Amino acid sequence: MYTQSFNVPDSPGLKSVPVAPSTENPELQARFDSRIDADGKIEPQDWMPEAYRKTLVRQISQHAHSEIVGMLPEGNWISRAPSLKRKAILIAKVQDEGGHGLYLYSAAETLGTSRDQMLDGLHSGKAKYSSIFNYPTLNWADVGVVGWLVDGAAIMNQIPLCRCSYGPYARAMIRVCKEESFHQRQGYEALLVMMKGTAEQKAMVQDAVNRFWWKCLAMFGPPDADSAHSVQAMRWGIKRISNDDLRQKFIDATVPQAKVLGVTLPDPDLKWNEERQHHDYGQIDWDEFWSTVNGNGPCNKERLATRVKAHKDGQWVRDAALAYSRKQQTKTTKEAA
Ligand code: BYC
Repeated sequence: MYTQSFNVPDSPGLKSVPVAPSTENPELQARFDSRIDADGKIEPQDWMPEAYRKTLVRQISQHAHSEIVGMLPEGNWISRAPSLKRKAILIAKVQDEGGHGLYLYSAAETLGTSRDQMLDGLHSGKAKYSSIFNYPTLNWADVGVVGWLVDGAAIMNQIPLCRCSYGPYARAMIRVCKEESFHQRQGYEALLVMMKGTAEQKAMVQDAVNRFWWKCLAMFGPPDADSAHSVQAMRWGIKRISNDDLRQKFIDATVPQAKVLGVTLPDPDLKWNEERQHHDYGQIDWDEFWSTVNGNGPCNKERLATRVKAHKDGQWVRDAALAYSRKQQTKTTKEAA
């Protein structure tokens, strides 16, 4: 298993991208660039180029949406968990994901974008969220596989974000990663138990792995050559390791775990390459990935409709909180007068 202590070097060439000349304010830009080059942190009150701010709002809000939408496929199993223990664990996990969404929305708000604006983006279908949550969780083994592989892929991607150049995002990620480590272990442990069970239970686990494996590899984003944002995001120290390098690390870490679990990963081309000291792997179906990202996956419409309904159903809570806050403000003003 990998945790906070999983230390990965930056991708080679991180600092080799030339600095784009500033059109905004050369002096402030130079100060910003030297802070980035020295691996320092940018804080909300600091000057930053608009493109840096925009990139962070895009990535952090997409990340927050992923956490919130990611509650749905697992939340769907809370009432059907096979024991009280599994139910309690799953409730805690889904609640953690909600908390991650809240830290991340708060981190994005420090960049001057309101939560309402971000939620509008999600509800109108303009903002993205992780492709993986547009696939259904068909049975209990899927819940274990989401913990093991989906949270596992998420941790692999998120540990380098603890060193992101934007302070509030980096700090939020430290807690998120600690909690995700628990999530991954609970998923793996649930699967270990099933793999000691009946032939049907073992077959369920294998079937779930077969359905989720390729989708988890796609979670890391398009190949580096097709990744629109990577070069600039790495130059700014937002991303530290490229999509392909993280994907490779995830595969290398997961192969031995699959062996211990007793499942096969559904890729005939998956094999150790002595020369590269990494596993070779087969072709990811990028057409399917883009179709899902662009709204045509099996559950996209259902996921969005559920989120929009939850937001509408919660309107009275927001109204009540605002009314209470206004009342308190009036009281304080009267007392001060
Ligand atoms: N799904 O230039 P690229 C979780 C988009 S939640 C959908 O490489 P970037 C969990 C990308 O947005 C896991 N879209 O982009 C929760 C861009 O489109 P736009 C979420 C994707 O940003 C509950 C376009 O493709 N984790 O762990 O440099 C339960 C070009 O891509 C995906 C995060 O969000 C995708 N998989 O790199 C359990 C981590 N991949 O914006 C678990 C933070 C790419 O131009 N985010 N796209 O329209 C990141 O690290 C980066 O944003 C990504 C993409 C690596 C995801």
